[in-house]
Amino acid sequence: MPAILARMVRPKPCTSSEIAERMQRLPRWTLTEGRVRREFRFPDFSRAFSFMTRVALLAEKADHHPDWSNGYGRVTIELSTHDAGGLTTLDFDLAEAIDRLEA
Ligand code: H2B
Repeated sequence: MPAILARMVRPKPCTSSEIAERMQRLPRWTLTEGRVRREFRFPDFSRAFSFMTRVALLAEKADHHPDWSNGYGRVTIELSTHDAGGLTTLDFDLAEAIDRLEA
């Protein structure tokens, strides 16, 4: 979705059954404190940062941005929708798009 439309369409928080259903498609992500989280490992900093730049482009396109941290060969991503105060389809769609970067 173009960023201008993404800014206009603001989904409501998912229900717990919607969250359970979407989590089934994200076996490498964990649900903690109202966020979805995954840690990625890389052989070196250059590859970790390269991955981050690709995630950043996805995030800008969706107008939906990760909370994340990075070490030498590690990127930890946490997703939630600040505007909605919870998890929305935006978080699950971005998590699935990030997983597809690895495919
Ligand atoms: N990212 C995340 N993770 N949650 C949000 O609520 C959010 C965002 N809101 N990116 C967007 C930007 C909003 O602040 C802008 C104005 O569209």
